[in-house]
Amino acid sequence: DRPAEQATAAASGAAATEQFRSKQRTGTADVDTRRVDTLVSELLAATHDIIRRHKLTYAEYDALKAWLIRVGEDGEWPLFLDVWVEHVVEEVANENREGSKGTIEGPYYIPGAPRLPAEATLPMRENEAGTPLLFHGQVSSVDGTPLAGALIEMWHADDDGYYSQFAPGLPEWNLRGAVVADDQGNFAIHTIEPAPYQIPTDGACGSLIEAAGWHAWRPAHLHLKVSAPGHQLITTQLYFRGGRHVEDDIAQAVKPELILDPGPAADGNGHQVRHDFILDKA
Ligand code: MBD
Ligand code: FE
Repeated sequence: DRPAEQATAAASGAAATEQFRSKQRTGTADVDTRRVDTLVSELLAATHDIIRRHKLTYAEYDALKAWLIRVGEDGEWPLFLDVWVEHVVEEVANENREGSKGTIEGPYYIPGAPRLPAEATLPMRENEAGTPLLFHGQVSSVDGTPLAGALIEMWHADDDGYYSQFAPGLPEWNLRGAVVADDQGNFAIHTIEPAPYQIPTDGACGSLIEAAGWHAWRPAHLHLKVSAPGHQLITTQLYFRGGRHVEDDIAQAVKPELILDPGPAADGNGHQVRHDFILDKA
């Protein structure tokens, strides 16, 4: 039951596009006309400048046009934008937020994962591959108050680098859960360590990577959303010290504060690591 056989860029792209449409934070209707004018004019001016400086040829212009058409056909706009653009949007959006650092959401978050108690195991298959990981810690406010009942949503790829609901053959909520912290803000999540993630190589984004001589890898990562009433939600990811591609993430979403250093598990089964979250006030 390895999903690799049927996992295609177009299928995961279509799922990511559909997911984005259903969760869209803000509609386009409320973006101010003058902002659109300014932003799009500057984007076009920067494009014109690049064309002049590099003397873009018609062959290159047509290659660009064909590629842009294909990004849409493959449903890869969410992937393209989240890999190459979102990290700067996140940087600007959260530059004044106190507390724990966040990073990009990426294309594979799904709201409404199963609710789990403060100590829980993420939904997974009976013989889920991968090193067991106990991820535990405490959620508190910037003023030091523990945040009872904080919500820790976690989602991550499996040992083959696949996300449930974006690759075929995986149980619906595999490796996705919403853990409710205890009355001291404490949580303990049992899961497995995800594998490094290679973005689909058979779609438009893969073609770009190949044409430019880049690589398609993100380091192994856990995705999280941590929230509590009266506080700002943190969207973040956590990485593993020494892991492949921590130093050259294609999505440029690694920050030093986000690198975990797990040790051996107390029960002798895999690894464990403590990581606390500090939320800024709303
Ligand atoms: C991922 O798993 C991811 O987290 C991002 C940001 C982009 C593509 C795939
Ligand atoms: Fe991811």
